[in-house]
Amino acid sequence: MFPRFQESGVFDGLDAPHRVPNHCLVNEYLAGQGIMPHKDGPAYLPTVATISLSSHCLLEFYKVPEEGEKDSNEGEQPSNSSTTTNEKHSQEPVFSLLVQPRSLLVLKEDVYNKYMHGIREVTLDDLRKSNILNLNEALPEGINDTNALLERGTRISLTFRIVQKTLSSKKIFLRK
Ligand SMILES: O=C(O)CCC(=O)C(=O)O
Repeated sequence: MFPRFQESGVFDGLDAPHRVPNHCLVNEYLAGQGIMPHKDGPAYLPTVATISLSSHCLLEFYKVPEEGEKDSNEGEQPSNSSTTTNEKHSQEPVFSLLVQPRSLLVLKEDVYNKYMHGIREVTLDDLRKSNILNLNEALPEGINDTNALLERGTRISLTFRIVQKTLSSKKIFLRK
């Protein structure tokens, strides 16, 4: 299964017996829907591969202060910034990626471990405002500095991960 993940080496270097994902999460975002900043957490090995379909999105990355490091925004978290891990993070994103439909995005290492990621709940993305690291490569045709507003449509994402511990159906049965 998933020979192209194996061929491309996306999941190489992880402490896993097979170099292929065993978990896929499908999300649908209507225009204006997003996801709060979060880390994916310890249930997964620290590489995640996401295929995007239908619409672009702007994936924003927030710094999580490391142990002993003072967060420059400490005490200024907006009330709607709670995260799935309850960790504090920078109030504004440090950088973003323009995620195009039909793209495969792989997050690993520091980006996976040290940053939270989230998608704002907006219908228009202003490409002039964010520090978009891949803007030159990902800029759609016809979009330039003067018309840099990208309208979102419905986006489907397929997020592939390796879950470390799974229960066999037999074990699930025995636990009941
Ligand atoms: O839809 C995406 O690209 C991000 C999904 C995500 O961060 C998640 O499901 O945890």
